[in-house]
Amino acid sequence: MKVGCDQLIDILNHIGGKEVQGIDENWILNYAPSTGKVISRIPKSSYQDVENAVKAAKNASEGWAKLSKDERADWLDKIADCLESRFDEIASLESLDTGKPIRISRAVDATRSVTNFRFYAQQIRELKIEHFRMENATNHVIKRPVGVGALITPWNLPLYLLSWKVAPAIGMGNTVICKPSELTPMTANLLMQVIKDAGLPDGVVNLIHGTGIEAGSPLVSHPDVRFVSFTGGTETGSVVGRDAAASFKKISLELGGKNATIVLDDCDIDRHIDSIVRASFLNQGQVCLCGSRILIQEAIYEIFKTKFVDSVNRLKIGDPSDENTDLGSLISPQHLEKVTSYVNLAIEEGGTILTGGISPEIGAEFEGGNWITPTVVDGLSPDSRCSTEEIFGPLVTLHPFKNDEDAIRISNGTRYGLAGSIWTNDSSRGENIAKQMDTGMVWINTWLHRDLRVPFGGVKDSGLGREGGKWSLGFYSEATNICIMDE
Ligand code: TXE
Repeated sequence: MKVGCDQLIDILNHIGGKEVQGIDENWILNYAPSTGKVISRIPKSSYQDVENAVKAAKNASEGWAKLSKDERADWLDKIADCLESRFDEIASLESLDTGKPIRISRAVDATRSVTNFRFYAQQIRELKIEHFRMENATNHVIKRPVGVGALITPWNLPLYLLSWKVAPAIGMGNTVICKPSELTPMTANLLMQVIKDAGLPDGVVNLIHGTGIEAGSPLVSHPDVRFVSFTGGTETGSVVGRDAAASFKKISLELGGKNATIVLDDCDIDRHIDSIVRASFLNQGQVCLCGSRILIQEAIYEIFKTKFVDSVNRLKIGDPSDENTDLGSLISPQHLEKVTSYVNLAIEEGGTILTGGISPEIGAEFEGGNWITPTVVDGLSPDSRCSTEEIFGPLVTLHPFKNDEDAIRISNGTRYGLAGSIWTNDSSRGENIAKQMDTGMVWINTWLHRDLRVPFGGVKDSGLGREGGKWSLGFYSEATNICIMDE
């Protein structure tokens, strides 16, 4: 990363161990979401840059695949060590680049980015070859590298999600080209510096910046790319899936969500209310796992509504660098426009705004940022557009339900199926509901409590495949069976 004129930071591509500008030498400006000020610029890469990055990954592929799994695990640990030594820099860069509060950036983004590398180092060390004995033969199932892969990531949890893909992908012997969101390039760039400083062989991890259409799309379609791991919006995911399927690439799609938070009548509201608010508004609601529809059993609807709104109104929105800030800005003016359009739609659809949906009163230095107060909407039908479309911002809708069957029906009533949470004093009642929810993950009396060994992913329009633990190790390898007859 070079400091350009007027302190504008020039971020470059990383291809074959070198930092290089895009061939067309065009730039994309990168803005701080909380102030609207330009903070850096990235290459507006296109096909030729993609071609060079794929070539570098291919050149590194044979040597990297020859390493043993333990040697690759050692590399992951080394990268984790180097990342950890820059922990505070990761946290502050991520907060600057996304507009999220420093407290969240530290506790969620920076922490998990280091953990991802350490976790997969250990998972890969523990990897065992499976053997299947027949009467007169033995089968050995080995996991070979797939080859060159594309890792495409979004702007909401930039390094958290990029490291979640890079670690298992290279740990299983592949070489990769990363394409981070053009809205949040900073920590992806830091990762590449860390990888360089750690001494990872050139070309194992490459990174190109640019838009989805000009850089992402040619990467997905490149004939030498054998797998694509994508996290982002459902609409884009379907384009990526179609492009990858054309040449039978392995594909993993982690897409959008419209998750239900189900509050049963036996819930201890005072005990759980702050966790439910966190599940609704963490990262300004810009997490695919956030609970954006809150289903409350009729008997406790009014008391819950009052306590929930009171708790939301206590959230501190403002300066992301302030340790006491709970909510920062949205990622971009376009995203703010999208979320604001849903506030207006909620009213058109007959909803009542109980709180939020306006610009907060914060310092003049932030007036150029993308700000909106956390919004709670009552009175909408569960079938309304606001209650079924992904908004991906600080807006939740409240809905009463009669009984458990009613809650399950409403919860399953959208095109998404990613996650959900259930709040109850009877966890077996909660588990019975969870088993009938058409989603990939359900939390009971907690949220975002993550064991990295479990499967992560959704159904329907929330995606295809699973990440995490053995599911990632399986995706980033080809299972080959060797059957040996007894002599
Ligand atoms: O993501 P995109 P965006 C949702 C959320 C948000 C919507 C769009 O609702 O409003 O997605 O967000 C690259 N071929 N989520 O626009 O478009 C792109 O450059 C290859 C949920 O930020 O999905 C970026 O690097 N790549 C999600 C990445 O794909 C393409 C988190 C994601 O971009 C491409 C973020 C193409 N044709 C947004 N088009 C989650 N599940 O957490 C774009 N890209």
